[in-house]
Amino acid sequence: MSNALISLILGGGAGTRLFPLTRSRSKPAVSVAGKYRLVDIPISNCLNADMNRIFVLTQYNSASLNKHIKNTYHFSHFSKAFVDILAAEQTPDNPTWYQGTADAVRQCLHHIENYDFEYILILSGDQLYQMDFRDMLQHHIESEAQISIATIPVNAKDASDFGILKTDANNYITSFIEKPKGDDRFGWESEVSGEMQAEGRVYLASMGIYIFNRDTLFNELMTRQFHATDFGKEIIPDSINTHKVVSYQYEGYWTDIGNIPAFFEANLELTDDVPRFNLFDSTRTIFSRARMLPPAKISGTTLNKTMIAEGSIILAKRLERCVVGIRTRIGKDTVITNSYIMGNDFYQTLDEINRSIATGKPLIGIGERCEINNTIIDKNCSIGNDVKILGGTHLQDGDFEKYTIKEGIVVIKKGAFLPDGFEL
Ligand code: ADQ
Ligand code: ADP
Repeated sequence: MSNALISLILGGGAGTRLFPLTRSRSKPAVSVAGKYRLVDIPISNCLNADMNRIFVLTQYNSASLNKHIKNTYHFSHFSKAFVDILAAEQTPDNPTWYQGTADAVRQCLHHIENYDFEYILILSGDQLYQMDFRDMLQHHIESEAQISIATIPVNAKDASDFGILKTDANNYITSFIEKPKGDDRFGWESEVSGEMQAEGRVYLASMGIYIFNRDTLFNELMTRQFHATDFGKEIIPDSINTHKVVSYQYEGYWTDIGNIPAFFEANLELTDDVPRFNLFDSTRTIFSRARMLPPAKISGTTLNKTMIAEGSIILAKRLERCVVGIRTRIGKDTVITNSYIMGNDFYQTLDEINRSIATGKPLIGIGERCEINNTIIDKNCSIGNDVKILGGTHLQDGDFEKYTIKEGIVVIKKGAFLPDGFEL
């Protein structure tokens, strides 16, 4: 049945919660795990489920996303597979940009209506998980649903970040509240498995992953709820009164990485002995751009719980709980802990290196004798020698020229120069 389905990935609004990583690129293009981009996660989940007709909807800063998709997802001429970007466009009927998730899908319907499909899978572009959508589709068909929502139990603290719902004995969704504030969540507890109960995860949250029957989606967006702009706020709460809307409950690892602390922790968790998101599972490959980079070269470094991507040259003294991205260069005697270094888009040539040295400019990468903790370093930064960036809750949130601080996490902006001796 997978070939009766088209996938739509919601590539992101302005991405303000991931600022400054989204300052010059759209959210799906943000680098994750040192060599992938966020959009590779939902695309890989689709491809692993043989669902290989995929549209990515985007509207902000789409140049790097375009380049990544164009360079990465190539299919045989003999297959119907594609990954295409649908960027917001002005047309005589639609003079505005996407107003929300439902509006984004509505404005793209004219691009997809000529394709042959019965079901449409709608996904978020900023979640980390490995889910087999074939199981969800089968559940959708067997339940004779018109709309299915993937759901996951969450605890009281997290409940206010999600759409929370209740179901009847047949898994039909009977009530839905989008992001209940404060006490509003009381009375929304669901019956969950003993394991979930023990973790206090008694609220059933929408994962923002939907399957719609084709005619239901067209009818909701183009007729019945023509003015609704958002799935979570409008389309879903309304449609549960008029349609068969079914919950597909999932209990595997899933996390929304739409803000800096969640993004940071999700990346660093990949260094755990047995990470909940498993990049080393060959049945659930995460695909990305095939780059012709040399193996990482490491000299004199003590490494603990650290992942190092290809093309890196590491002379550091110690790296602990770090994710080090492609083409990273780290100088001697540097110690980095709890940090995500995104890496670089290019190597400097010998000429460039000599010119930088002659003019006293730091080289791309991280210099010698630096101390870095609790930090995200975006791509292509030049960090001099003897630099100290010690993130932590002692620092106040703020946005500065070269960096931003969010909940104690320092984010060094893409392409920033930090001179020798810089301290934070
Ligand atoms: P949120 O994630 O807060 O809640 P939203 O901000 O609408 O919902 O984003 C959903 C996805 O669509 C994200 O990937 C986002 O980047 C993208 N997106 C947002 N606006 C867009 C636009 N104009 N164009 C293209 N893409 C856009 C939703 C549901 C909740 C559910 C959570 C689960 O509303 O009910 O619990 O997802 O994470
Ligand atoms: P990736 O391997 O991360 O996909 P690319 O090779 O696509 O990286 O490069 C990403 C970005 O870096 C692109 O915008 C590209 O134009 C830019 N880039 C690549 N090489 C250089 C270079 N030598 N100098 C400056 N920018 C470069």
